[in-house]
Amino acid sequence: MSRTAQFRQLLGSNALQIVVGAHDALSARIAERAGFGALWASGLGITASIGLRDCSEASVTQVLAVLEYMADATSIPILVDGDSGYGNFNNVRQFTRKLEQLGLAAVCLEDTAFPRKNSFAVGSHDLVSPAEFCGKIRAAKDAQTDENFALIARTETLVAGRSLNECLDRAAAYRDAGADGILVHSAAPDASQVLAFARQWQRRSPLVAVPTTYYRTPIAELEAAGVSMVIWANHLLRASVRAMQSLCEQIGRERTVAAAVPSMTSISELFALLDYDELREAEALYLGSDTKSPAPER
Ligand code: SPV
Ligand code: MG
Repeated sequence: MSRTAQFRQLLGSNALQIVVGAHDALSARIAERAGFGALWASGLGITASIGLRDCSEASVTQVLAVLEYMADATSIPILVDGDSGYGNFNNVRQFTRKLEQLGLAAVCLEDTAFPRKNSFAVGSHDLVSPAEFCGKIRAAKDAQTDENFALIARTETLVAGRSLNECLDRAAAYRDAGADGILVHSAAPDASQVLAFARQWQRRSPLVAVPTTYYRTPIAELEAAGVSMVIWANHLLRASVRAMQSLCEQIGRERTVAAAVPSMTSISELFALLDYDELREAEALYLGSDTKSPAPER
């Protein structure tokens, strides 16, 4: 089954799906090997890993380069955090076509104005009008060539401090414009806003939540309210940052890695993650035997 079809199946599933955020090819490969059915290509994660802020600092080509590595390194579907689409409807449709060409399975576009800010960054969060955002959704849906390529419309209405009613109105308009699912984001420390939205949304389309701030809410509670997909968006990145910081501190203190190595991934585990064995097998197949073990020079 194609990756786009696999993602469609997950999105339409009756059981709540857990999706993990990755930020580069290696983290994507790790999440795939752990058995997840789909990945979130996190804007926060990708920009952080190239040393930029998640505030429209990275260009579309910089992000596409990372997405291409991620798609090439995995075979499960990837839902791309497309931010506000890197411009207007025209940039959105170019972006959509490019994602399809590179093997990404779905895109999530949000109704923020350019330049955007990460939802948890201090400062104002400006939205575009529902009409403008619906135009972007329609442009993306018209641009896709694979009918299974999915578009998730993300509304930042609650992050922007606006009302639940506006959030519901926007979500309904986005669904009517052709969105295959709705992502309702919230920066609140508890899930009350998202649960209230979910209960009123009444499963009118697949509903995605990103519980970065309300991570303590039981998954069963989100599911019972009508959330169908949960994204743990930035936790692989955050866990790896802490691990690297701790190791740096330890090396600074002890001047040696002796005590740290046993708890690390071994070089051979790293090789296994990157399929070094496949290369050995391919060498046996394709390298001529005369070139395999050249006679030592005298
Ligand atoms: C991202 O991973 O870039 C997201 C999710 O958009 S969050 O950072 O939690 O807003
Ligand atoms: Mg993002």
